Amino acid sequence: MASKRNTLVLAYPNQRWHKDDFQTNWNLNPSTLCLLAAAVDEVVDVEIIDAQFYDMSLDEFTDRVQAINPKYVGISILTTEYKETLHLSVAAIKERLQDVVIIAGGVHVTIEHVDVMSDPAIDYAVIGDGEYVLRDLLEHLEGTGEFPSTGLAFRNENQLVVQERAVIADLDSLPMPKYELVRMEDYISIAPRIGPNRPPEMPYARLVITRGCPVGCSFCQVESISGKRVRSPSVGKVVDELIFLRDNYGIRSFMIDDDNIVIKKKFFKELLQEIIDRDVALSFHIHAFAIFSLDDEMLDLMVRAGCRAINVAIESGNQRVMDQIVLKPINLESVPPLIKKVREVGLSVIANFIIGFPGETWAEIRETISFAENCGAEYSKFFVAVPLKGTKMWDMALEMGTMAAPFGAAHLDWRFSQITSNEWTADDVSILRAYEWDRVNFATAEKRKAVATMWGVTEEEIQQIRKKTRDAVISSIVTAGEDDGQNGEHVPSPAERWSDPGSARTGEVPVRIGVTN
Ligand code: B12
Repeated sequence: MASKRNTLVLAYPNQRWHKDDFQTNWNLNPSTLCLLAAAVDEVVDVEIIDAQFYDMSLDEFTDRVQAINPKYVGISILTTEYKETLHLSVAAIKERLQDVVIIAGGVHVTIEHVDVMSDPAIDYAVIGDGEYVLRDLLEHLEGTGEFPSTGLAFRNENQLVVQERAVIADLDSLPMPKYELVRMEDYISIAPRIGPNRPPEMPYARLVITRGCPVGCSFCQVESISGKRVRSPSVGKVVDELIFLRDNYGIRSFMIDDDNIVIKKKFFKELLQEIIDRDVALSFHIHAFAIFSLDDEMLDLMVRAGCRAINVAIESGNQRVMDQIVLKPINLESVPPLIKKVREVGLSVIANFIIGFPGETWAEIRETISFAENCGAEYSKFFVAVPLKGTKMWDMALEMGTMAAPFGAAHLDWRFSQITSNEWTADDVSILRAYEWDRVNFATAEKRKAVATMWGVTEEEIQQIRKKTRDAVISSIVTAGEDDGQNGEHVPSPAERWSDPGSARTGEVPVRIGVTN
């Protein structure tokens, strides 16, 4: 009989424990947890609990962890916006299982490990690529290996020790994610959200293929998370995984979630060629496509490989803002002809924009909106600029004194600006975003029909989503923190409302409609 091994639970907490909000909650890719599980396969048994996807209450989640009775629990947190769910889950677990070792990881932990470790219930914070750090740490804790020398924040006699960020140079060395640890049939058959980024065909899978980006846009944290050097696996490994997902789970499409897969043009073209040569026969979308890297050969390969749509992140419609604030190498004049070219070969184009940068004028914000209307994209997303720790925009906002104080991670919400200027307030930008998104994308019957088709929803559903979006910004901004004016009752601010753990839990997979970006 096999000897009994200790168990590690890997988990995503439920974002709704912090704020139950149709606009900001996202289901996460189980492959991150499946990959971590594969990396530690030889050391411990692993179970995965995805409280987000299955909309579990904190109690249900804790019951499941307790029933497994693991020695180790690893919690993954993608964004700083939902950091509270890390601390909520850890507190709940430690109340029932005092001796469990808690290991935190993910993008939020990589950036804010000092803040994370201020929670005494967390034993280790993993900084950067987690696969080998977790394996080595567990081997050490199991008494069979050395303590890792990179990628950890931990306490030593009450002093916090912070090691260098872990970087895996050879992505080919990583194992195939252990997809069998989750019910893949659930994940591949439910779109993360109904909206512009829905997969081209169901069932589908999401992939992050490369790590790192050299461009250094001012608002982006990627340099601090994965570094400037782009690391890619071999194209054969990527296509092996696609074929595995197709043959074992029946996926018909996939989405590429990379920060910037097209920046390494040679790799990207070779990947497309491999997809064609091995007859993968899946359609796909690219979530972040750096339009300035596009050339004719690439576009031709994209079409032949099955690409159906791209998201191009243009960010600003004003060249000064692009060059001096966004710091992205885009010549705005080149954008409309490139978008036209992509659409002419039959691909959809969605464009992303950001408004309300530190130092941006009201006229420049207006130019971005006008550019969005005229650039030729089928649909435009607008975000407000939110300075994140570890980015140039964070430093810019502090230096310019334009950050609304007190500023902190708790304010991270892409709908609500935290920047001020002599010309506009944070609220001006938040309100403008919601209303201009509404006007640019839905002003005519023709546009409404086109967007409904793109999103795969009815025009009535579109109307509901638009209303919810406008209502969310107005109720959050206009009434926040005020008395109700009638009987002196306090109207809760967004932060107060978000801390409400939310409505009754069903344990069912929730299908959500409600997308505003
Ligand atoms: C893919 C992606 C998404 C996808 C998620 C897809 C999905 N279904 O999971 C989508 C499109 C949904 C998305 C949405 C958003 N995203 Co996003 N996204 C990313 C992106 C590009 C890659 C993340 C990823 O999957 N990487 C691949 C995996 C393997 O890496 P990883 O998650 O970092 O995990 C590794 C380590 O962190 C560690 N690890 C992770 N978990 C654990 C757990 C344990 C126990 C251990 C030991 C280790 C460990 O090991 C892993 C393997 O090495 C990152 C940028 C980046 N490069 O990280 C932005 C990023 C995370 N996103 C960001 C943002 C802002 C958002 C949005 C708010 C955008 C918006 N405006 O709406 C939403 C909100 C999502 C939410 N509510 O959580 C910001 C986060 C900033 C912050 N600090 O909060 C980032 C950093 C991009 C940026 N501009 O700077 N995103």
